[in-house]
Amino acid sequence: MTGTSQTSASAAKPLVGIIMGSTSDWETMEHAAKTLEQLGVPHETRVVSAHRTPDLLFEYASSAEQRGIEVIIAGAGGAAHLPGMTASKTVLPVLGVPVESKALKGLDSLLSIAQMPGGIPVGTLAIGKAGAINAALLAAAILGDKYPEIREALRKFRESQTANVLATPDPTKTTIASVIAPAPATKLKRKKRA
Ligand code: RP5
Repeated sequence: MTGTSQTSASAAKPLVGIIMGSTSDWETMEHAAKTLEQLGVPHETRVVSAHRTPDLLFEYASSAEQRGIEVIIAGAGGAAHLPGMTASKTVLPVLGVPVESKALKGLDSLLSIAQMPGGIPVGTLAIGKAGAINAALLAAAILGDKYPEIREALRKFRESQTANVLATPDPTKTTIASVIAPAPATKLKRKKRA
């Protein structure tokens, strides 16, 4: 696969593929990338459109597993068939992020992604930024069983988030800082199975 942008969440081989239907989706999907970066999860990003570049979508989805990708996050808006079509070409878990559309505020995206007929699942997150962040957190949770560093990074994120809320009980005296402590980018080791 050429032309895929791999971020520095270490120069390690990407475990998560973040794809989106258009560059206009980046404003939303960058939150998935930033969250993975902060958790130290190696990932790649790519614009892959189900209707503008269908052959590329098939190539990306059908080769992802072989390339070492373990979870795909797919964001799209409107008649958002990218996550479902991607899921149809791979057995990897596909997490769908409904991008907020101008006409229907993302309700169209949400229903297009969530209402998959039985047989080809897409794990659907919330519309917009929250969904993008949660897709990354869910991807980390999926990977955490195999990669102990990722599970620990996720645990620390949760602890830090809780501590932040408890530390600032009065909203009138708060400057909300980032709740995520960046994890060092290290080469991930798989957990040894018994
Ligand atoms: C979808 O159409 C994309 O996922 C995007 O959310 C939406 C609009 O795309 P642009 O017209 O902005 O490229 O394919």
